[in-house]
Amino acid sequence: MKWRALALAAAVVCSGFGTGIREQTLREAAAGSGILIGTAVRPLRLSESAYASTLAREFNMVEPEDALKWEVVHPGWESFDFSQADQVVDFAIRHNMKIRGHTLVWHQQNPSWLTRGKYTPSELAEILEKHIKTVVGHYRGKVFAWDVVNEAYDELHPGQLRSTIWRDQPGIEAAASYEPRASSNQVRSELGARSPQQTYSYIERCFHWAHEADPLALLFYNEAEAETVNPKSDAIFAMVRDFRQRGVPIDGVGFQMHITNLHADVASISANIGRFTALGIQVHITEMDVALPLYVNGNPRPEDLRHQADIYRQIAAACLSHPGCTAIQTWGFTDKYSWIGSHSKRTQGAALPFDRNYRAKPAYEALRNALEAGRR
Ligand code: 9MR
Repeated sequence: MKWRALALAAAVVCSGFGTGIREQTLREAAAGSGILIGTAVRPLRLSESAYASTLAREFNMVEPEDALKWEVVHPGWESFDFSQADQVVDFAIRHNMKIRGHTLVWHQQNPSWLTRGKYTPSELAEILEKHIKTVVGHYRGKVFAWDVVNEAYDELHPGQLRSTIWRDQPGIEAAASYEPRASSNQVRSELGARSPQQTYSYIERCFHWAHEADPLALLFYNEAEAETVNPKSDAIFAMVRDFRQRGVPIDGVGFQMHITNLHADVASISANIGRFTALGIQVHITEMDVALPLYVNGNPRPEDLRHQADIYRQIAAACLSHPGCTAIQTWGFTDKYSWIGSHSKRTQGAALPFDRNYRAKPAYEALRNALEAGRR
C-alpha cells in the first residue's frame, strides 16, 4: 500500500499539472507490485532519444539482446569485447535498473573460431570455463542474474537434450576432472531409460563455473516452448529438481514466452510456474512478445491488437499470482526494433507494447493494469 501511495504521489508530482493525476508508468506499477519489469536492449539504439527515454521511463530491468552472446563478446580465441554490453550496463546503472545477463552457453551465435576449431572435449571444457568465468567475472556485482544455459532441450524430440558443440559435438562431458555428486534414486531411475549422452552434466558444470565467478549472482536455466506443462518442461523440471537435491547452484528458470498464433494456454502456464516455484526457485518470464499477422499496409488488425493485449494481461497476471515469479521481461519494447519482423520476412510483427513510433499500444495498458492489480 505504501509503495502504491508513493508511486501515485510521484505520478502526480511528475505530471507537471497541479491537478491532474497521470497514469503510472510500467516501472512505477511494477514497483508497487514488487516485481521487476524488464526488456531486451540493443546498445546501438541507445543513442536514439525516444528509445532511451522510453526505456528509462518504463522499465526497471534490462538485458542485452545480443551483446553478451559469444560472437559479440568473445570474437577471437583470446579476445573479449565488452564494449557493446558495457553500454547497456552503464545505461542501466545510470537509470537505477537491474541487469540480466544473456547468455553464457547456447548453440547459436557462436563465432567460427569456436564452431570450426575442432577442439577436443578437454580443450572445449577449458574454453567454456574460461568464457564463463571471464564474462561473469567482468560483470561481478553488476549483473544480478544470468541465463547460464539457453535452450539445451530439443524442439523435435521433446524431453531430449539437443545435440550441440557443448553436449556431444564433441561436447565437454568426456573431459576429465568432473565428478558430479550422485543423483537420488528417483532421478537415477528416471534417467535410467535414457542413454548416457542424455545426461546433463555439461549443464551443471556451467552452473558451478558461473557460481565460482560470482557467488551472489542468481543463476537461471532459460528455455523456449517450455512455458506450459509439456514434455520439454517435464524434462527441465526433473533436471532442476535433481540440481536442487544435489546442491548444483541454480536459482531460477526463465520461460521465454514468444507467443505465436495469438494462442496462450494460460492455465497450463500458471500451473507450470506453480510447480517450478514450488521447487524453491524463482521464475522469470524472459523474452515475452506476441507476434501478430501483418496485412497489406504492414499493420496488424485492431481486433488482433486487442486480443494481444488480453494475452499480455493474462500472462502478467499468471506470473503475479505466484510469489516466486519475480520478473516479467519483453523481448524489446518497440515494434520498430524486434526480431520478429526479420525472422518472419515481415509477415509477422507488432509484437511489443509500443508501436514503431513509441506510442503505447493496448498491450501496454493491459500490462500496466495487470501490474497495478497484481500487488502482493
Ligand atoms: O533477438 C535476437 C536476434 O536479434 C538474433 O538475431 C537471434 C539469433 O538467433 O536471437 C534473438 O534472440 C533469441 C534469444 O537470444 C534466445 N531465445 C530466442 C530469441 C529469438 O530468436
